[in-house]
Amino acid sequence: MELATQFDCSGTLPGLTAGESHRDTATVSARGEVNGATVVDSDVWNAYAKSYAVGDYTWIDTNKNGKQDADEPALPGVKVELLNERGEVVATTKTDAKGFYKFDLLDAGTYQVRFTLTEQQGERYRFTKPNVGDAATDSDALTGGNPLVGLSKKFVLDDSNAALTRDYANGVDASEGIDPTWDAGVIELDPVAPASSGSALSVTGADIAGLIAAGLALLALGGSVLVIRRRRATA
Ligand SMILES: [Ca+2]
Ligand SMILES: [Ca+2]
Ligand SMILES: [Ca+2]
Repeated sequence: MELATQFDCSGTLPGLTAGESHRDTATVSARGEVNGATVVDSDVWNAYAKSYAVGDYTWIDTNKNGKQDADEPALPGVKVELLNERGEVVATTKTDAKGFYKFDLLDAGTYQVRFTLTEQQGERYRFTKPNVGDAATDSDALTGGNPLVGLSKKFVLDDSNAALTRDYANGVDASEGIDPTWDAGVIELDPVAPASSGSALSVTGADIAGLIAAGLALLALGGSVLVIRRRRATA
């Protein structure tokens, strides 16, 4: 080797799982070609396993357009499960008071998230229409047989994921950041119509004319009452 030559070396730590790090000292020894002396150099060697996170939000889609708009409130307390590529549940959480959830320090892999409304939420809400517009502001809950359960499509957490960010207001421990685009919106169910006891109501043109005439008569009556009161007050 030439004098002052640089070289790289790498090591593998098979026991390291997502989020774990390892600190060691790597020592290189070499023998001088000219004088035969041994030189030794030690350097600190840091290793870590890349980790990833996913999140992050459930909200009430007040205007029912399928998008997160600035003035729309969070929906707290939604159960969220993380599924691996075989569809097995590997973690469970709930959205917090501000509607946020997060699965942190995950290995690279293929995942899905499953949102489940509580029974109480289910009496009032249904999932809004999914995949409208930008991935950052849409809803990802796809419903099947059970309207209270919304499942995202499969997504990959690895270095190919362009949504990963470390610039995240709620904090993230994963070395490669969080993909915060996996959200679920709900819309309020229409109020149940009260049971009708008679025939369906219909208002015809003639009825409307009659109502207007009655309204005018009432106005005229109100006017005359005022007149009478005034007269009494001035008398
Ligand atoms: Ca909206
Ligand atoms: Ca999304
Ligand atoms: Ca989000």
